[in-house]
Amino acid sequence: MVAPIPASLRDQQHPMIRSLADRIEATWQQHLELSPYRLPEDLGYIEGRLEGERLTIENHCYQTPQFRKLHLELARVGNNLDILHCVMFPRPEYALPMFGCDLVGGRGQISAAIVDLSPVGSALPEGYTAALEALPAQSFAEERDLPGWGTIFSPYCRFIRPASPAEETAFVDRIVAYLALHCRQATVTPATPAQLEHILAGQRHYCQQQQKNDKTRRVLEKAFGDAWAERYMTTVLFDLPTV
Ligand code: BLA
Repeated sequence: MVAPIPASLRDQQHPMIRSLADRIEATWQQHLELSPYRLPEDLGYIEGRLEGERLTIENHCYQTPQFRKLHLELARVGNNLDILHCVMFPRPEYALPMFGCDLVGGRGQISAAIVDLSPVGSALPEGYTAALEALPAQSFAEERDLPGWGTIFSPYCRFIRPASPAEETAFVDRIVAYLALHCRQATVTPATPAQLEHILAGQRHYCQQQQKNDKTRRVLEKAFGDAWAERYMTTVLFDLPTV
């Protein structure tokens, strides 16, 4: 058992972020064997300044037998930009997709809500597509277009701007459905060490594409400078696995 996430920054964030953070943590606790994961010393809790406003980042990381790093990050810029970022990095012995989600909002409105189970090979494993196809169809009023670097995402990626509190709740439910099915699939997937090089290459490609997200980079550069932003994006948000 690991200690629960201290509920400090989360209590001040947008209710959709608060609710998703609680549910991600509960789903991890329910399905996975969590143990602590050490981030570089100075990168667990961080404060900087963005255009005169305070940027606070709280990182919560775990590892499990199947995952080398589960990363949940909560961030807040002043009183007007709230972020939840979550990525699960499988150990390269396991042919598992990358779970990722991001909620970005400000002034009471979430502008970007995205979730995906992204393949590291050519396609998602069959168990995943069967489970994803079995989820009830769900439509949202404002679907958003993926950026150019988003070629890594699967056909099941959902990217929306929630149009109401009811859509916020429905989207959180959808994210948790992806997350729960991922945890279930992951714990029944055997290790395939013979595929390790291939899996590593897929994970590296995923991280390299994510590092091209200029919107994330810009927020970090403004608060902490270019070199720090580069270090953070390549060592905390999307570190390339080495073996
Ligand atoms: C968009 N990400 C954004 C935006 C901001 C951030 C400000 C623009 C919001 C908008 O267009 O409405 C900022 N996101 C951050 C910051 C962090 C963060 C600072 O996570 C962390 C400190 N991003 C991810 C993951 C995915 C992801 C895991 O971190 C997907 C699985 C996607 N974020 C993502 C996408 C966009 C986005 C696709 C839209 C980019 C665009 O439209 O160009």
